[in-house]
Amino acid sequence: MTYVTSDIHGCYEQYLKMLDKIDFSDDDVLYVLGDVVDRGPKPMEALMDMSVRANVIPILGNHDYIAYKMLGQLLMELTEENLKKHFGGDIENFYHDMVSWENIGGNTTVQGFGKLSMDEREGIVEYLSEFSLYETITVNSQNYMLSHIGLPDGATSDNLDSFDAYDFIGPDIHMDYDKVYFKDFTLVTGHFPTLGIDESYRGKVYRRHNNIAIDTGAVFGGTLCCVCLDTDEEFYVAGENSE
Ligand SMILES: [Mn+2]
Repeated sequence: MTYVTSDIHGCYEQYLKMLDKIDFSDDDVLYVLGDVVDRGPKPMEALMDMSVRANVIPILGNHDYIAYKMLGQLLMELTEENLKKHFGGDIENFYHDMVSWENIGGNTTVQGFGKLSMDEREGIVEYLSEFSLYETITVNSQNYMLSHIGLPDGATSDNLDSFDAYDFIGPDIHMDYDKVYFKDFTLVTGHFPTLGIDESYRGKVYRRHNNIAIDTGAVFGGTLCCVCLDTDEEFYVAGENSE
């Protein structure tokens, strides 16, 4: 079976419960549509578990991208040369970026990272560098395009390769969930909690107009969801701080 989930945001316990709930086996594939890190309690544990499973395919979220850049810098020796190369010679830039990251929940990621061995830290940064920008798959002769936020401006099913990471996770992408982007593909996205599309979707998957939105707010008191693309079945685990 082929499954999709998204926006784990450090909710490692919920992620484990979900694998258990769907009876995840070596014959299955799980696509994680980004934002594994930040905000929730155990982002490193989630990444480490995902990284040792060949059948869990990660797609890059905006939080994962920031973590990749910032954790990569934390691995670096702060020599004069590196300072010049990466921070324009100014360490203030680094502090500024760290504070901006903290404001969007980066502290649990940094704290978890700090507890790892040097080898593990390098492994995490390398793993984050391998995340896909998007995936296109076919399940039961239905085509799906999987991406964290949505599609860059001007994207068609033929020119996706011409965009880079920032085009896929930059602040300019706004999904219109009422719009049919492709007739021959269903677009599956996370990033934007479904209750923001319509309050009636609080903690639930949104499916309309060839769009499936699966950020059900695990770290915001909602749920962690998982959709089986073979059967359309939806699975839910209660999120952090939910009633
Ligand atoms: Mn996001």
